[in-house]
Amino acid sequence: MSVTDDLAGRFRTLWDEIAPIGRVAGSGGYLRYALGEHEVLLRAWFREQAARREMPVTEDGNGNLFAWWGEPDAGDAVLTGSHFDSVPHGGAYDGPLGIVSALLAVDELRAAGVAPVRPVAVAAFVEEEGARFGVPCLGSRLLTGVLDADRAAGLRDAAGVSFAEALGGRPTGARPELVGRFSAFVELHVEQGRALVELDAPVAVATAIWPHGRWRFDVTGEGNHAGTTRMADRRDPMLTYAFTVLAANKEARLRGAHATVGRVSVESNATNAIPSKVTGWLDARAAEPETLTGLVDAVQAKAVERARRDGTEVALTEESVTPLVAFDGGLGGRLAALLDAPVLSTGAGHDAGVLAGHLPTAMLFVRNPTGVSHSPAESATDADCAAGVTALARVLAELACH
Ligand code: HGY
Ligand code: MN
Ligand code: MN
Repeated sequence: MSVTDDLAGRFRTLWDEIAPIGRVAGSGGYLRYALGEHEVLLRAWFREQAARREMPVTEDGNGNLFAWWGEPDAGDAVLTGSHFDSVPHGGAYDGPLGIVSALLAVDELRAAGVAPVRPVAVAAFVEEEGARFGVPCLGSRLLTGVLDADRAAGLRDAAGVSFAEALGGRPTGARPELVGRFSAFVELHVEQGRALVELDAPVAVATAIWPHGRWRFDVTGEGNHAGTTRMADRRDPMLTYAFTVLAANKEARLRGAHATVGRVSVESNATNAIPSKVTGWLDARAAEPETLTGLVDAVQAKAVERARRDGTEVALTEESVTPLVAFDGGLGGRLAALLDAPVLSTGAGHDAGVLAGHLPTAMLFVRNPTGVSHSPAESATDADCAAGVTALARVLAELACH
């Protein structure tokens, strides 16, 4: 058996420990809501893995965990890791792959007798997907002060539980002295497209994350009887909603951008009643910030115009926006040269995109044969995951071990 096969086997053994946690029997996808029962099990698993490796775990008061190889207070630390939470019925790899790979990369370095001259920290960031409390990268935004602690504390999930309640107290918010202890962050992630399949390469280095954000549009009309209300007398918010979704798709296509409405809530949600209110969530992304702004402005204008015709009202609220992230040229370029890996940009958001505003940051992507993500069809082979671990170990050796 080759060394690589052996590493693929070690990857599979560790991966299988978490594979059943939060998996839904029917869809094969995962329900791993931040601080929910399954993510809490994964956090306990993380602590246990850290303890096995004699890596002390610290918390930052915002729900983020850090397992340290080396002295946590020493400074100049190299940060790696990712997140455990998933989108509803999401795949296995988005997030956990970065944490499992980081633990195995530490094992690889130790087995090779390599010791860090500066600490290595493995992070498990909380609520990266925003699937429970609505704001993505909630943990890294809090840690860096991009998001105000009071606003985060008051965010509520679908059951009305606040983030502060789920966390067990008000989040601490910005921790500049902790952020200042990190000299670099490298997040390994499953690729969320098919570029590496086309390039026939197992691992890539990221160059940039598209600017992206989430906007809620609330359309209000008049609830009424489906059988007795004449068509001409209706003020039906579902029509305004439907038109807005189509307009978002069209405006995005016209600009080479991406627009998605993947979540909707309807009041009263009855088959035989005209709704009184429809709320949709627009996820919009584009390569350039001005394209994104133009797209959202155009969708809003179309929604307002349609609301006028429908006798409804529409209000657009920005819930979160992440600006364009160009990963630190020096670090990304250095890692691409080190690994002799291709470079890719992405439309997906990551904690690395938030931290990039505060320290040199880079990402590694691992090939995904289906190219599908945020779905049970997301995948990666054990051999490619082993290649990811090897690449990350080389990166940590380069950044932390001499
Ligand atoms: O939504 C995103 O881009 C991500 O995968 N968190
Ligand atoms: Mn994701
Ligand atoms: Mn992710």
